[in-house]
Amino acid sequence: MSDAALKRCDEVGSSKHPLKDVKFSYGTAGFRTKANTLDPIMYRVGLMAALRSVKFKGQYIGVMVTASHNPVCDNGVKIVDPYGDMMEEKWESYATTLANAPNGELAATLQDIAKALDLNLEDISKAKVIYGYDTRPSCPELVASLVDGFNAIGVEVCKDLGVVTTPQLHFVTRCLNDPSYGEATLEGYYRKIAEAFKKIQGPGKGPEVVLDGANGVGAPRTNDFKKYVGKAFNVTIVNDASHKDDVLNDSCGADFVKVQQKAPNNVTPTHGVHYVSFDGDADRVMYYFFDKDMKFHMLDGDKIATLIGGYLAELVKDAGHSLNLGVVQTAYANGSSTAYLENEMKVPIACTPTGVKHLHHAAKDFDIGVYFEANGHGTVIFDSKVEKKIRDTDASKLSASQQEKHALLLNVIDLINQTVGDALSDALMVEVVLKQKNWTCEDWDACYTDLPNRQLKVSVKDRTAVQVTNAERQTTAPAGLQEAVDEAVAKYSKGRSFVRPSGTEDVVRVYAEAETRELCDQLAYEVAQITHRIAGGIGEAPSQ
Ligand code: G16
Repeated sequence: MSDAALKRCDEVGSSKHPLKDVKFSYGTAGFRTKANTLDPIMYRVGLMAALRSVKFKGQYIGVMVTASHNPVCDNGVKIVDPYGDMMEEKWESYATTLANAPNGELAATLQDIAKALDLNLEDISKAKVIYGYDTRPSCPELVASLVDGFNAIGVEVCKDLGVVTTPQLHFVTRCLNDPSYGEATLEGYYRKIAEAFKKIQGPGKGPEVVLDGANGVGAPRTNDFKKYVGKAFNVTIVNDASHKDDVLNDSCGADFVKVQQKAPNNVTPTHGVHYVSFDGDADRVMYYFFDKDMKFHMLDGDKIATLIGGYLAELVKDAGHSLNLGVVQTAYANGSSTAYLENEMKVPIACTPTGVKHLHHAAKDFDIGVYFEANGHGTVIFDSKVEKKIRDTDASKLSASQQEKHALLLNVIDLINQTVGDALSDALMVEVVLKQKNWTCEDWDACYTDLPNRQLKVSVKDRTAVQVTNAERQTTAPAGLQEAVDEAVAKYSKGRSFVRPSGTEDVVRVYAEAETRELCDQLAYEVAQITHRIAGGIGEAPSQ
């Protein structure tokens, strides 16, 4: 990279994308905040993604512009590594440094980062990036700033994947660098998943599925998918107004369903129908159903993990393989789900901080790692050597029934988007398991009963003042907070509660569970009030 190019990075940054007096930090899901403050960050992420590609000797790096479940006024951006994983954690602090570098110091900061990471800036000319974005009205302008970054630093190739779901961007990034994973186009994504699903489900019409698209990108992209999958996925899409500016995630979507514990707008309760909600960028999924009395029942990420994990453990064994399957959860996992995994499924469990990047990483410790956050964000990953061994199995040496299961397993592997949580692929996987087990949603729900739980948000002056440890299950600051929470929890039967700063919204989150709904709500509000008092709450403390 020439001195002239470095100078250009500074000049374009200062003149077109100047940094205002705001601090940014690469959080749970990249940079995420009010869209109208993000312009300089997008430009700087363009520079950072180019450095990341240099690190991988010119492999493609993905960049996704989305704020997922957040309100429409927010936006965000995250960097995706060549194999579709979230950017390596070590680089997050460099991304934060570049994001906050004063105007006019971008060139010097780029040089410092390159030195610290042993990167040769001459190789920028070989850097390749691919980017995608969701349906937010702020995207076109922010994407233009991102592209300004790519151009200023001088990447060799800069591909525009268009309006896509986050998991589609992860999938295509992986395929560009590893063509054995699939064809690096949206058609390639649809075809791979649709073919696997049709082979497993057979020619018949599937059960009725009503899909809430959160008025986001999941709706149009699932509509595209319908052309490939046919009637095997018998889906009707509601909340599909992704063209309207103000309805994204509004009283709909996976986060709304999980937090409010009720059905979204525009869903007519019908017994026997499978209901599914995606979030704003379709990387999370929630299931729910209405029983004969039209009562709402939620099947969240924990239930999805136990359903898919339990099924895979049986399938792998029946196909003649002996593999180590583990499940990764976070502190939000319902206590009943953890007990079920431990006592009924008898599988190893790992607990990590919130954020799929942490779960994905921990899942790599198993031959088959099933990871899901309770909010419905997750997938299954197969260790690459294990997957190769499965694919290379000489099926002629297996018994007839093992051969059948082995063929099924190969299609199941193709159905799963292993790069990241994928609402569409996850929903199809749920449909597969329900059909294979001949289960209704009621049968699935009956595996275990969730402890009543509640999530609340507390606004505080500075959420970074709340510090956590032990996979976010305890706070270490501010002083006295954990002691007060422990004291409250001790009063409630089967009580559990924790407090953690959100990585995607300017709030502190409170989670509580207890034996009954009434006790749970009391505990949640008590802990929220404690947090408000001790952690510098602003505005009114949450009250029942
Ligand atoms: C993102 C992360 C998830 C996380 C969620 C909430 O999801 O990818 O792993 O659970 O934020 O995080 P927090 O509680 O820190 O705000 P999404 O779907 O919004 O990208």
